[in-house]
Amino acid sequence: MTKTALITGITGQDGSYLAEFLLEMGYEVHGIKRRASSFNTQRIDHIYQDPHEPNPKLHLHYGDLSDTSNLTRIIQQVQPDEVYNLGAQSHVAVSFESPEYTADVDALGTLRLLEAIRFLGLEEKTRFYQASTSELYGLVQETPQRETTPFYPRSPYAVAKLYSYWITVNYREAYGMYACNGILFNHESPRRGETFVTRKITRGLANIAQGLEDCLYMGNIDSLRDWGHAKDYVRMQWLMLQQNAPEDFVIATGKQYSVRQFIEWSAAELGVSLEFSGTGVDEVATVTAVQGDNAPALKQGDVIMRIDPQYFRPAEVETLLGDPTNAKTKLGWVPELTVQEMCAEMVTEDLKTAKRHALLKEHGMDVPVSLENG
Ligand code: NDP
Ligand code: GDR
Repeated sequence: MTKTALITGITGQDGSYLAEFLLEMGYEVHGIKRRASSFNTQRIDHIYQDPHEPNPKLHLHYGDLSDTSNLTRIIQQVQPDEVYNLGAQSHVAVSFESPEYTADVDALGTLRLLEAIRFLGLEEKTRFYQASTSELYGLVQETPQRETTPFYPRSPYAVAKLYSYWITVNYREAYGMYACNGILFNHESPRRGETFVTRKITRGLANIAQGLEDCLYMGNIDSLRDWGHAKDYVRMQWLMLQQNAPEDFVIATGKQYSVRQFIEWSAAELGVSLEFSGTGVDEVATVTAVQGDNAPALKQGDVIMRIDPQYFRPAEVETLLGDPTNAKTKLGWVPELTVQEMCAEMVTEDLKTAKRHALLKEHGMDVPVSLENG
């Protein structure tokens, strides 16, 4: 029997990898995408199937997590065996700018989906995955963080996700639904949104190396994170829905590095050695050596990173380190990619794009660099 999955947030980083994975597993995949004024399906265009072809396995529906009737209608139509709720306003800094919208989508959106499943009488058929987050630990109460560590959210995003965590647990306990939380620590990839810190660094440094930008402006580079690869993490999302009983799991690597270290690795991938000097808002990164031919625009002495306080957050999560023991034991969790391999992959992809843009620029074609930052 072909299983049917519904993914909210299918156009995002995780949604695209999960859709690929489920299609490979033989699922029929339905995804909810938002209406936008320009194309927003770049991450899934390679798996898009023309609906005019016979038996397409991937179906897209217009929708929004803020729209109850739309979600209910889609679930009624799709009758999913599994719902993966990955849709969210997922940027922590932006949640301070748009706290109410973030609460509507990231908290009430989850309730709307759970209620739709219940209202349609699908509690026994439909399994539900909630994209919970290490941001729930915020001001950490225990290190490393595990499933039993108390939460202390530090942003409107994390507070909204806390609601979603508990409403998922509540529907499991109250209605016997197979509903569970994956408490995922940061995971990245070449498909990561450009305003999250890792991608901002790999894309920014690749552009600087190719002479398309001058300097990377960063926030708190002392911040410590437990970074994994998104491809490894979506496999776990699926596995959580294949158990005999629903359970919440921490997914993390158990290793922690600073943002500064990620900048150093990314530069090294480009053949660029850096020296950090100064403190606080005066800290800078200066080029000490350039090797190879990936950074023709750089020379010793160039300052390529400065601190810009606009990227500091009103309340910061300084340190996160997960303990994935439970996932290892019960789900057989073995991450295949290290953070250094992931960083190399991201730099390689961003360098390809930067080189293409530099070539166009050399031939007189202007390549606008996106103004969006984060
Ligand atoms: P992305 O930001 O890449 O993707 C978010 C997705 O949600 C996009 O498809 C986006 O659509 C969609 N979306 C945003 N707002 C709405 C809305 N109002 N209605 C419907 N869909 C909406 O996030 P990731 O793929 O990185 O993360 C997936 C989920 O996992 C998110 O819920 C995130 O909060 C959570 N998470 C992520 C972690 C990470 O490190 N990546 C760690 C822990 C949790 P569009 O493309 O149109 O913007
Ligand atoms: P995070 O990811 O907030 O952990 O949320 P992000 O990559 O945005 O920040 C990680 C850390 O880097 C610091 N930082 C900067 N961050 C950004 N974006 N831009 C900068 O210039 C910058 N300089 C320093 C941040 O302050 C922070 O400490 C991500 C999202 O995917 C969430 O949806 C998810 O729930 C969590 O990971 C787990």
